[in-house]
Amino acid sequence: MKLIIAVVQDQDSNRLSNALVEHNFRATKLATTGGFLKSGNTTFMIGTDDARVEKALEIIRINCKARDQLVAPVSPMGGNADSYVPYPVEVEVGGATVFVLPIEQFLQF
Ligand code: 2BA
Repeated sequence: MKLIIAVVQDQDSNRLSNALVEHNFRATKLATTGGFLKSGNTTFMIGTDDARVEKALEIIRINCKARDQLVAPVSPMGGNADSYVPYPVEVEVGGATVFVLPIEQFLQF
């Protein structure tokens, strides 16, 4: 058994949720915050048999899109201004960032 942890954009989370249910995957959604953009994203925890991991990854791939997002400049606040960029910078936020972990035990009480 594997645990798939997928960080996706909030805009894709409902569609992904519906697709997972439709294909009989069980998942838990967590409201999370990206460390770099410091804006909300959604993290899915999906526990599944090894044989169905590829199907889950395909569903994630199909339902999550990469998008460009602007990062607002952060004032240097009296610190070193050498690296200060006074204009917004565009970064591509991925469709999904996915980790696949082995599960030692799966218990339900
Ligand atoms: P954030 O940390 O808010 O990052 C959003 C996007 O900003 C990233 O998209 C990437 O394009 C850019 N970015 C992040 N750190 C950067 C840096 N140090 N310098 C320049 N650009 C940077 P993605 O790579 O698609 O990541 C989307 C979200 O997935 C991340 O949101 C974070 O919540 C999660 N994530 C990505 N890699 C991770 C990792 N290795 N461990 C844990 N979470 C991760």
